[in-house]
Amino acid sequence: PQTIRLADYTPYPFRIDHVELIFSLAPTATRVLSTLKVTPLQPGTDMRLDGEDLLLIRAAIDGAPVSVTPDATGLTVPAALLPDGPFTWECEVQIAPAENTALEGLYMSKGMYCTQCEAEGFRKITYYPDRPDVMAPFDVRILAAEDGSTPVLLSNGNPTGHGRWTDPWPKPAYLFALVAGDLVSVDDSFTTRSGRDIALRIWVRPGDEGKCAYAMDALKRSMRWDETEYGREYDLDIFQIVAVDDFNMGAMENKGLNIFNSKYVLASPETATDRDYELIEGIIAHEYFHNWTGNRITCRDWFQLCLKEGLTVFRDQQFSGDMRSHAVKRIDDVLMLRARQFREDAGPLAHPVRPEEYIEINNFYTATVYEKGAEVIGMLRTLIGPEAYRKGCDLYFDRHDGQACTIEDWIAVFEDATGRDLSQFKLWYSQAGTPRLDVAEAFSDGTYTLTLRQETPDTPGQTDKAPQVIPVTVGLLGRDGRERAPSTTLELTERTQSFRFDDLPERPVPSLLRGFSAPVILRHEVSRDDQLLLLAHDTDPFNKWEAGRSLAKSTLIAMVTEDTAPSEAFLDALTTVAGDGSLDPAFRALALALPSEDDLAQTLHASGVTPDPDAIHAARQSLTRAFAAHAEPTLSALYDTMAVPGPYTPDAKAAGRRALRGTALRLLSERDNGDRARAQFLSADNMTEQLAAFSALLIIGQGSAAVGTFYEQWHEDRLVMDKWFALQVSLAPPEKAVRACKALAAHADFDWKNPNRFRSTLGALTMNAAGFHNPSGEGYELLADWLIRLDPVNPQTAARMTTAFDSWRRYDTNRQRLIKMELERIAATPGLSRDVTEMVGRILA
Ligand code: BAL
Ligand code: ZN
Repeated sequence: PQTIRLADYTPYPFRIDHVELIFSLAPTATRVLSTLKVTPLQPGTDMRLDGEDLLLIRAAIDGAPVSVTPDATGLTVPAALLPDGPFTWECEVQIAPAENTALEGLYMSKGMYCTQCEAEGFRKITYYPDRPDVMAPFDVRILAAEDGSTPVLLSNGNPTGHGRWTDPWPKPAYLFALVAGDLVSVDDSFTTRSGRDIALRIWVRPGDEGKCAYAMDALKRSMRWDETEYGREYDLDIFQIVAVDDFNMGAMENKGLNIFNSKYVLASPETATDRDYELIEGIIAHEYFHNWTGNRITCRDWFQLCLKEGLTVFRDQQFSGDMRSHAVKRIDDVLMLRARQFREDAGPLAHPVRPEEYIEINNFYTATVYEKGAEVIGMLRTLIGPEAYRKGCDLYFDRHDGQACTIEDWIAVFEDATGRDLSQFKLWYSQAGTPRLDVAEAFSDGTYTLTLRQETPDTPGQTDKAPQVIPVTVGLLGRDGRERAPSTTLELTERTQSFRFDDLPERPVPSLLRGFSAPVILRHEVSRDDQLLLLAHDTDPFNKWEAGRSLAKSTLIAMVTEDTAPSEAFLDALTTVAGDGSLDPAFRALALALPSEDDLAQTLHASGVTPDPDAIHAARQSLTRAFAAHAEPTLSALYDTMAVPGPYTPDAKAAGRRALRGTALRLLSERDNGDRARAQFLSADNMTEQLAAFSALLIIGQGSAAVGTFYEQWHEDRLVMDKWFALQVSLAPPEKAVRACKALAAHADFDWKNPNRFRSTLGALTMNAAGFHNPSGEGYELLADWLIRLDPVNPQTAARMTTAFDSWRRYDTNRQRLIKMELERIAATPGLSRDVTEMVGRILA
């Protein structure tokens, strides 16, 4: 397969002034007639159009038929056939949406027609320059399927008649969308700050109308927030969202017609957890915010993906923080960053936030592009301050509206707004790897000196990294726990740099990297006493949590490597946090959660120790039991006092109480043999509490009755059943995980072609670290079998899941050999997709 390189970018030599599309829908013979108004920008150049899996019926230029021969990736219209001035290109193709299992382009989900065009799906709909820097206004006409299955016909823009849509805002083809089917809508409206009334519609399958209220509410809050925080107003007369069951991604920001995986739209108290509500709020916001950061201003090429994704993730994180709790949101985001992005950065798939080459762009919708991309925006804002950040954003929207841009354009607006040279800052976009920050301290005569040294490890294709600009927010505490100096942000720009703090009465305890001010790994020897002091007194909530986290991690690592018991001081400190009524319950729940098994494996590996997944699992279980025994009275009191009276509401306050109560329940189930959990499982009136009880029972190996009851109760609800599949595998005792996964993959409700169900079953196995890494290799073999089976059907989802193998070099030689064998077996599969071929090749390299 061909490698695409950023350095090879050239502009498209034609302008597309207008696109008209006419669809005649039929499951296996949909006709698409496209009419493009084209202006040559370099007359004498051949016109290349992308196209895949299309049956060309006819083509014409200015009404005269032309004979062109498609190849595997598109067609070339020779310059000799093209006028020097503007012309009309017309072509008709036939496609078979019912046979499209890859869920890219136009496909069918439960009788409904829908599209997914990002990144390169539009080329499966018609011949077109399918690249983000070709932007055009679209008119669409959809002729209903003759079988009467498509009373509702939707596309981008404003409606101009039944099945007719016009989108005045020039857009790249990846933002095109079409939905047709038997759908019902939940309607509302929004008045913009300039007084325009926008119709809001959420489309779902009949029967799901009652599960859209929260998504609609989140949408209206997002629209208002984007006006007040970024000055961005919505720009069409209607904004629509469609919920689809079969969807590769979470959701898609098509102009004016967002298409969502139904799990991120549909919610009722009985079927959705607090976490589901939170994700719905965040993803509705994310897709809506793309209207400006992605749609009105898009990417010049796919190397610039972080331009829209990093920025939009940062915006949705800000929004969720404003709606809920900034402290809790930051901890959640950093947990995710470390679990996914730090892991990616530490292995064979490491790549810069702006990659320089790819084979299949779908493989670069990664934690690095998204989450590290968001961290980079956050650091920029920290460095220049919120006012200058807003000024730069305003300039970006003014200067680049309607354009397809690059990271250089983005950086330039902040340089222009602040007069600051950001060339060193830009290294965050080009250097892969997580910088390590070594910390040394000195104290004498009232002066405390902090010396920071940065080092970014080699990553595939990159060595000898230059020092980056790292904002390190620091506070100093006295031995009494009081703040000695206000929080300040140091700018580390050299490889090694010292910072002085004068007039201190004693050696302070530093609180470093407050708010996790940069995505780095801090290497700082901190005594247990200092960590306990920070846990008790740090005024920065992130670092207060981090202190507890570090203590838990070092406790667990000592349990794994030295077989020690957890210290009383640590268990006491954790118990104090659990019972501290001055702290937000949501924060307390996070403080009580132990580091994941994968996190511990990553940490051990980084310190030169080969992780043993079984020993890690056992240590985590043993610490859980020790803490449950130590804190039983506190946990029992929490379980009682954190009960939320009255009917379920999904707000952050109630959710935080349920989270803490759920944590207490999980721990107490180690003490009461699951009695409380069994009672709660049967009496819960909401999914959060039912699932907390179900999980607790599964973990202690007492879940078999609940498994049956839960199935009887929920087998007709696909989204709830995804949870049923996932928990039985991810929470199974390690020695039973593969068996559980195999049994569920043989279950009548296992629809392996549905990405959500596949992820809930096979993806859940990869979440069960000790189960997946069973030394027999049966977990690896099972996953490889299924990836080989899924690949020809849905290469994108298969490729995504190969990342479960990316940490293979961490493990012992036996596990390495077994994983390598499976990766080689996948690689040797005849006809393997470009997606999986690239991923497996990179993982093995
Ligand atoms: N653009 C793909 C889905 C998302 O990031 O919103
Ligand atoms: Zn996005």
